[in-house]
Amino acid sequence: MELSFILLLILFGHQDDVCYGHEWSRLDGDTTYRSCIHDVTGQYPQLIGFDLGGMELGQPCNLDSVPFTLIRQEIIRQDKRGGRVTVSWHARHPLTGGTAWDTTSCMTMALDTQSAVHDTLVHYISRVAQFIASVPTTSPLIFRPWHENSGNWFWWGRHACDSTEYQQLWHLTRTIFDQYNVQVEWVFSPDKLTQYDASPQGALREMTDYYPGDEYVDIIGTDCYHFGGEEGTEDYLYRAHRQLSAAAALAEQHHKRLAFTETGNEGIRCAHWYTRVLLPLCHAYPIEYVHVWRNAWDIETHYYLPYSHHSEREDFIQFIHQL
Ligand code: BMA
Repeated sequence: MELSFILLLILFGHQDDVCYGHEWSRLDGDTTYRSCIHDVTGQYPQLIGFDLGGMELGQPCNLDSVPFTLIRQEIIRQDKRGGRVTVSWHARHPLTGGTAWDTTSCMTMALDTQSAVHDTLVHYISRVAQFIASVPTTSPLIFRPWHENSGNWFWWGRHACDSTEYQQLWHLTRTIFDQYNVQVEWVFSPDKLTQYDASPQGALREMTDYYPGDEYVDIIGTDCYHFGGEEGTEDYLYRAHRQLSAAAALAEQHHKRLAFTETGNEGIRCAHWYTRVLLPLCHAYPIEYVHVWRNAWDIETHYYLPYSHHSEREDFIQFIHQL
């Protein structure tokens, strides 16, 4: 009898995992090596996320005070361990200089090659491209620009640019990356899908509208968070299934890979959240990885991974074993 089986491996990722965690930080130059995931499981993360927000201005640290020198060092270290790295970018506003969350309209100017705002944006993208090009890795970085575009909280969000402009923003980004010969795996990751009706077709249509195109994307994913405690579970599962289904359908149509690019329950306010809520979601779709957000060292409740003595530690270990 011939035995054949498919081994499905889902990588687990954590933002800033080796830079700081709940109540510890290496940001002040502390050289003691530490990892949030290693603290809990005894193993280093398969995937680590870093954010380049602030690099476009030439700042030494990102928007969460992580020095870019540390990010470079940890990207290389993670790559040498055989792990993967995903990079997001909360880019500053090219017109006002405000944060990524400054929703002042600027897209028409940013895409107009005659405009000074366009020059600024090109400069911003070039700085990020040059940084990535300068980090020697054997595996390409998983680059996830202009994320959560279906929401209305970033300057590249749905309220701020139509689908054509959003696609042009991607094309511009790619053109500049190509100029610097940067090889990355490109991830398209919208968040909530509420533009059309509540049907699965409405969700797929919205994702399709903004999809940058087959030549520009390698992985299709989505960001979706569980807000609140137990009372938020139903709503989270509804949104997560809606978004992951749409992402999976789009990925299948376009022969792309699939991922759950950002998720989490801030402060892990639900008992057994990892095995009871997240695990079944991960197993319902052919995702390549699932990524949870950071454990801030300086915001008591802003964490997504159980830390050493957290009551959900055992549940997380079970989750990792079953993922
Ligand atoms: C958000 C929060 C913020 C942070 C931002 C970029 O979700 O974690 O505190 O500045 O991501 O990492």
